[in-house]
Amino acid sequence: MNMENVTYDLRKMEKTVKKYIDKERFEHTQGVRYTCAALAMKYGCSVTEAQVAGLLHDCAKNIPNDKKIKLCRKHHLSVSKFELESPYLLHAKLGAWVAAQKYNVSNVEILSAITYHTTGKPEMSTLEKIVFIADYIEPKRDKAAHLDVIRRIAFEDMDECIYLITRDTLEYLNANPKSIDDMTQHAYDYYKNLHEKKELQEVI
Ligand code: DGI
Ligand code: FE
Ligand code: FE
Repeated sequence: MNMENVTYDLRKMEKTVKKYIDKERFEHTQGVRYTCAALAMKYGCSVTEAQVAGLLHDCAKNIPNDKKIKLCRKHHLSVSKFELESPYLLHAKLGAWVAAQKYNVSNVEILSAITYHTTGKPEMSTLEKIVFIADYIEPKRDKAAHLDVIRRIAFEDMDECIYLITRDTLEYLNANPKSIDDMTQHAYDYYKNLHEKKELQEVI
């Protein structure tokens, strides 16, 4: 339970974030922000906190990869061997750091949702699930397989939706051989197990 009584200036945050990311990334960010808001309405989460997490989730995306590694080292954020091989993965944990340091976000649930938005993780909180899913289904996304079904299921069963997203992501990563972060694999294993326990039918 978050007992902080913080007010967020979403307009100011939007203006700042816009300066640090390119135009396409900003459009994606707005899509994620409002998709987070819609999911928060459905699943009983703070609509404001969901928008803050959505607005800031990719705020470190435009930092060059070598600078990402340097910044992580400088600020004592761990860099795994997977992240060294695929430094773009670092925009997630670095984004949480930027959110805390530059946007004064102290809500640990928001910071964690930003940290895990790329890989996911087992046992995500409602807000973590919302950001993870919104990033994948926001209206401007058009490349992933099964988007129509995954978008519908997002509003029916978030755990099942995460099972499908992590399954498709691993399939995509295996097809384009890229190193797979342990956390991505753990997230898939966990949500696959939930799917199997519920004996749900495979929809796709
Ligand atoms: O930042 P975005 O493009 O909005 O989205 P994102 O942060 O979810 O990043 C998406 C990319 O990250 C997508 O191409 C899949 C990739 N990804 C997710 N998990 C892993 C991964 N890439 C590698 N190499 N390893 C992973 O475990
Ligand atoms: Fe991202
Ligand atoms: Fe994103």
